[in-house]
Amino acid sequence: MTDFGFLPSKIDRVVVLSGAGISAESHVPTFRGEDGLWKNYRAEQLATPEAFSANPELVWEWYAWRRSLISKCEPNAAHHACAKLEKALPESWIVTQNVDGLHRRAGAEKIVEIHGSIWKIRTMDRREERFDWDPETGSTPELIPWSEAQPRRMLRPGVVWFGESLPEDGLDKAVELCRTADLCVVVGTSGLVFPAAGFPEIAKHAGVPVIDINVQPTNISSYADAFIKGPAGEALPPLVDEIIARSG
Ligand code: BV8
Repeated sequence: MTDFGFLPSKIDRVVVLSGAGISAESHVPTFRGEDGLWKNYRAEQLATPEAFSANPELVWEWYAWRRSLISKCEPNAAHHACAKLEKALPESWIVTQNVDGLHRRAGAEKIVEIHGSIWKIRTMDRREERFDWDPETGSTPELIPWSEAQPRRMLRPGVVWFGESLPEDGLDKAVELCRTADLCVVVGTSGLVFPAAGFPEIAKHAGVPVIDINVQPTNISSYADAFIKGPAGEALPPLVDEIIARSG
């Protein structure tokens, strides 16, 4: 049983920073685990604009495979705990690196998807962006859908690739939330991908207590105020209940 003595006595604004590990118990492969997505490919091969212009079919097939896999996954207790927290503490937000949409399917609404969504497609210049796949029905577009508005412009997955800048509005919102929260809860991230990996440090430098939940220690746990070792689906629900008890 975790001793929550490290928590502030009054908590109203929580920012949750989630990574692929929060979806591991939903059987969505993480990026760097033994069943990781990158196991068969290197990030540079697929999740980059260069890979897409070099081989759009391969990149679209990888995303279509991931979409079909994720559409069979359900939000787990950790996603539901985040949604419960967000509903109980109206000033709380979820900033996720994940593109799987499971926070939304668990009922959360105040979500910043800083790396976009696998359920979206867009043009390279972001002028056209839309949800194109309903995860409930599992229907999918033909590969490499053309943009109706600009027939000669290929549409691409609505995610942020390596070497691409994060959308400014999402980045600014995430930084603002980390600076002004009463508590920062980091869940299931290796802390290797920037600038997201730097968000907990922004909170820490702003005097916001940082909790890291992971099945193994990371760089973030080395400076967090508390490290809770364990699967997100087990560690997060009791922590959320304790936070809610200290709110309002
Ligand atoms: C950018 C969408 C400006 C696509 C993804 C310094 C500053 C700025 C940039 C950089 C920098 N250094 C390097 C860079 C470049 C690069 C980068 O960070 N590279 C890394 C590899 C070094 N960053 C970028 O390119 C970013 N853009 O900065 O723009 C710029 C522009 C040009 C040139 C330079 C800079 C864009 C990065 C976004 C990439 N897109 N996803 C897609 O999904 O297909 S990243 C992708 O990988 C995920 O979204 C996620 O963010 C990341 C994986 O990280 P995690 O979520 O942490 O997952 P991982 O598998 O690694 O870890 C899982 C963790 O869970 C583990 O710790 C495990 O122990 C734990 N776990 C497992 N099971 C459980 C669990 N925990 C709890 N419970 C469990 N059950």
